[in-house]
Amino acid sequence: MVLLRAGGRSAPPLAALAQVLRLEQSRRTGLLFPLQKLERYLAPGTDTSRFRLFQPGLPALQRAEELFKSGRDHPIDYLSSAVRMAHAPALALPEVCFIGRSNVGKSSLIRALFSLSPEVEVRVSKTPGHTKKMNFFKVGKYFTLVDMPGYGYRAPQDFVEMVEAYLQERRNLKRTFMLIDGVVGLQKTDHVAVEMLEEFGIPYVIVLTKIDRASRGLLLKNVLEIQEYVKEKTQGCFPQLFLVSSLEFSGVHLLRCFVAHVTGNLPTVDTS
Ligand SMILES: Nc1nc2c(ncn2[C@@H]2O[C@H](COP(=O)(O)OP(=O)(O)OP(=O)(O)O)[C@@H](O)[C@H]2O)c(=O)[nH]1
Ligand SMILES: [Mg+2]
Repeated sequence: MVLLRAGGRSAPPLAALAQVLRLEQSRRTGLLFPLQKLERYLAPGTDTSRFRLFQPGLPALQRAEELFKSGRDHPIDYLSSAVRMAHAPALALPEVCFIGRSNVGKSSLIRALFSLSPEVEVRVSKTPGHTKKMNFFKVGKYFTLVDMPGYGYRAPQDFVEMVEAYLQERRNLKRTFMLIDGVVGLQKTDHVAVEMLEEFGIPYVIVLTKIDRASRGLLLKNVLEIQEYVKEKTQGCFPQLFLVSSLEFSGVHLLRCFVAHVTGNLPTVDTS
């Protein structure tokens, strides 16, 4: 197990918007809006209306980034862990949680989101099944964020007992982020998770991870396949997919903004 601070000694390159804004236009767009970058490789006539539903402008991205930067009056901290709902912190702040197959990159994504707050510790491992508890993080007085144990790898019991109960019972849960590996695409266990979210009737959004490892062709295939699935089979899923690389920070700025938005911390989203 590696214990890494969110930003190490200094935040990694491209973790901050100011660094991204120094890139030339095309790289900047690709980094901030990875889904948009794929548009130009689609066959003419492909419906791309679902690619730009959430498309904030720079001021909104900047406001969201401020939320993810800790300060004296704005502490961001790991709060506590819980193996049962009875142990979950009784906070009424708006909350978001991250679920997905084991090893899909949940903890890495949370670490990337918090990379501008070096004191926040998020545990990440090369061994699947690393996260065994629900880990709660508190972002000042604005919202809480929960890293969940993964499903699909020696974790069905944990998942049923912890995650299902959490999803059903957590009153302040504003949105569930369901992660799918951008290289391997939708798996059988993901279908089961989607069916569960649909059955509970809670709002969720699908995030494709590790896009730095997927070729453009493979990524396009997975994006189109999942979009079709969302359109045909789901009610509670936000129609736009989010693509991220926690390594290269693609899509991470946009996701910070979406988290800020769904937790009610970005009242007006100005579009670019
Ligand atoms: N190339 C690449 N690797 C990634 C990315 N995100 C995560 N990984 C790697 O994927 C592995 C699993 O990442 P974790 O963040 O621990 O995955 P998890 O979903 O939290 O896993 P569990 O806690 O077991 O459920 C680690 O080796 C990460 O370094 C990414 O964006 N790009
Ligand atoms: Mg984890």
